[in-house]
Amino acid sequence: MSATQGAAGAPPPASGPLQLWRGARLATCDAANTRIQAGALITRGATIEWVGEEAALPAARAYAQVHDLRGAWVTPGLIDCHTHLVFAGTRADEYAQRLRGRSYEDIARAGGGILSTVHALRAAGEQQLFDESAPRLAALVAEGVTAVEIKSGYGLTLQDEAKMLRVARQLGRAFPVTVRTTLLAAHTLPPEYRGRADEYIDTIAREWLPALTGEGLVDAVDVFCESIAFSVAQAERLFTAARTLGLPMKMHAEQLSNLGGTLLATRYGALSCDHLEYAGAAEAQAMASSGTVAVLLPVAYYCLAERRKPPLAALRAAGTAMAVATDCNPGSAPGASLLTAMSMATRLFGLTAEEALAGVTRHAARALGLAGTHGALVPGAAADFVVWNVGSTDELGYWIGLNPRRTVVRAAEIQRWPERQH
Ligand code: DI6
Ligand code: FE
Repeated sequence: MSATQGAAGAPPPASGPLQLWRGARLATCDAANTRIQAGALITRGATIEWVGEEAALPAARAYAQVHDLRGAWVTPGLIDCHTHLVFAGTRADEYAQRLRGRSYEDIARAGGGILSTVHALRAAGEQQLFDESAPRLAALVAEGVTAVEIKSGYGLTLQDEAKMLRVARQLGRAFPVTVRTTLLAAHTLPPEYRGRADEYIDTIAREWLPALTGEGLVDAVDVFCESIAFSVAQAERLFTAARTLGLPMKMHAEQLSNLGGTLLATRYGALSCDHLEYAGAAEAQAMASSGTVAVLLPVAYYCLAERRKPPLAALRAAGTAMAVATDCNPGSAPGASLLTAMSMATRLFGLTAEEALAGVTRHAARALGLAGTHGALVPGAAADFVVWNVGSTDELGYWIGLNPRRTVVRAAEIQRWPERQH
């Protein structure tokens, strides 16, 4: 790769100490998937200033620090672009029921499922919620995750949704990770609105969304579009409100059936459609045309023992960007390992190792509206990267239950384990 410096439309030059990171094998995860065997990075303050062959480094400069990475592979910080990691309690009892053959939908229709977590979350104070959620975020961060999306959706009152989102923001201050929050008040119908789903959606659209956005708690809006949740028409009412506020949109779409949610979301230019087991060629094409990322969630597929897989061939043929995320939640995806999600995305869904890596870096950044600043080692991006103890990047998503992370660098600062995390 030829060295690139700055770019048209790049953010203003960063300030702060200049550091050189040399002796790196770079998987830049840029659009061309550039690999550099003898590479180097220059960071200024918290930003990457220069990336290229070490042999092409600009003439010696006054570096505050020089780090020799001794030939290790370096990737951008990983991005988990779909989680519900703020919650209280567990649903291990429901998992045990599912092992005996009861379906996820059955449990949900009987008042369990998401609603059991809603009861637990409403009863939990903010500190308890933080304490229960922190180990999940710590597990992700330990694997090299430097940006994470956290959804609300277990409060389902204005106060309890706000509580979840505040805890998400607080986690972002306590851990070396960028947190993007998503309002998922339209996750399921709360009991107090039984029989009044349209009214519930209108309350979110007219009252909660503007109020929570005004408090700086919302980066995007999501809706679970499904027969056990909300219809396409209801999702559209929410999206109209989001558009008015200038908020980006996401959708839990075609997870358990095909309702047509993806086609609506793409008409609204949604950042992502997530799950997609019941999507087909029309959805893949629509996502490619609107630049909507297909977020694949293989841990939920695995834990729900789903049979139907996302339409990988159609997504590839259409050229749809595919991301991979944990979906960390107590019901369908009780786990906090993005590397395991990569393994499942390759083995269960058939992604290549390269697709899985792009899915937790460049494409995941796009799914969060962070393209250009995250998910690739390019000038102008955040200096968030991971140094790995691997012989090749094929080892990411290969090991199961083994973490080959050597060092995480966030905002150009080396993170120390375990002292910083607990
Ligand atoms: N789909 C999912 O897989 C999660 N939410 C959603 O809309 C599950 C959330 C849960 O069961 O608690
Ligand atoms: Fe989800």
